[in-house]
Amino acid sequence: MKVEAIELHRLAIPLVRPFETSFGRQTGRDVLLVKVLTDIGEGWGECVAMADPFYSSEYVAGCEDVIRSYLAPALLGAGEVGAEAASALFSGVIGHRMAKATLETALLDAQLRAAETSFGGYFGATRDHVECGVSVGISPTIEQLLDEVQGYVAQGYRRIKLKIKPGWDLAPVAAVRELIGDLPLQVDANTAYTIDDIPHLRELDAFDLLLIEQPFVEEDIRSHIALAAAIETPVCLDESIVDAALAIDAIERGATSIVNIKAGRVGGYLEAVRVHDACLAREVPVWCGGMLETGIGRAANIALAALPGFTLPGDTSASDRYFAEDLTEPFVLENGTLAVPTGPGSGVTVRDELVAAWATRPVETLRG
Ligand code: SMG
Ligand code: MG
Repeated sequence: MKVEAIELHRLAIPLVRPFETSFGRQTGRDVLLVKVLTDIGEGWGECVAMADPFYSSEYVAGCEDVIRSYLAPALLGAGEVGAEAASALFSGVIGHRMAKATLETALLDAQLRAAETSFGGYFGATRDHVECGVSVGISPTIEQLLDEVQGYVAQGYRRIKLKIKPGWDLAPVAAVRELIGDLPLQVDANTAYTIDDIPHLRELDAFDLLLIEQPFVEEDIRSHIALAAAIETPVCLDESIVDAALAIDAIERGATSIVNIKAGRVGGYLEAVRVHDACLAREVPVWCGGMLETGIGRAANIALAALPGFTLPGDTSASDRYFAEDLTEPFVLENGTLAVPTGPGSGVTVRDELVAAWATRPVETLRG
């Protein structure tokens, strides 16, 4: 295909309830969408970066700038290009994986819509529904946390993930474990601990957790190896896994025995499939992470989560977990699962009127 123009859309979308992690509290999403206009049709991509560089070094305004200044000009000047060629085309730019993933996904959407192939079909999905978990933020009180968790259990979620940080870990985990009986439970620290906390983190072994996710900083593989050797609860990396080679290295060194796959973090869905394949070959279970995506990103995540190595429920919750109204037709929980879209490309239709209504500034159109 040939990319004729790239539209940058910037939106503000309120969350149905605040979401608090070890690094901050969020009440809305600052969303960057890209739409590629090509000679074979259009495609959408959603940038998963957060408004601030607190989860990872990338952030929305930075992604927008790197797309505008580097990635879009490369694509608009490339002539004939397929989604599979995007990462090589962008390879001169170091890092900025979430920005690269946004454009690659839009290209893939346009390409697969034209080919009448779904994301799931293209990725190699083997299921038509995926099991869903839900990520639960840090609460003002344990009572409020239990109330929120109870609501998700009642909706049918198959697994609960609790955000933890120093001072909000053993007590809330104990209370939730008591509330939910043997429903699968896991925790995510978003890098809030240090190697000195290993004796404390070992106390989590009492709660029969599926895993503990990313206790230490992204670059600190060594401390994760030490924790994995000291604790019975499996250690799972999120922020640290930025590509398939790193996943293989972390697995072989004993830093992670389960992997959270997020396409944005690894530079796109094509690399995400490679991470999946590498883990499957090593019998390491994977699950699909989430970045509070709207229906646009959620559709692609659900297609990814339908691959055979995704044996644990993902952070692939229903649209109403975060949004009163979604940018696409809503994803609705069915017996704790979501249906994998089957239509061409992402399989969802972007609601142009909502994109316009929630815009925080006029659409910017980039041309070669
Ligand atoms: O999409 O349900 C979702 C969010 C899941 O907890 C979630 N994501 O570290 O895994 C993670 C976080 C990153 C975003 S926190 C603002
Ligand atoms: Mg995480």
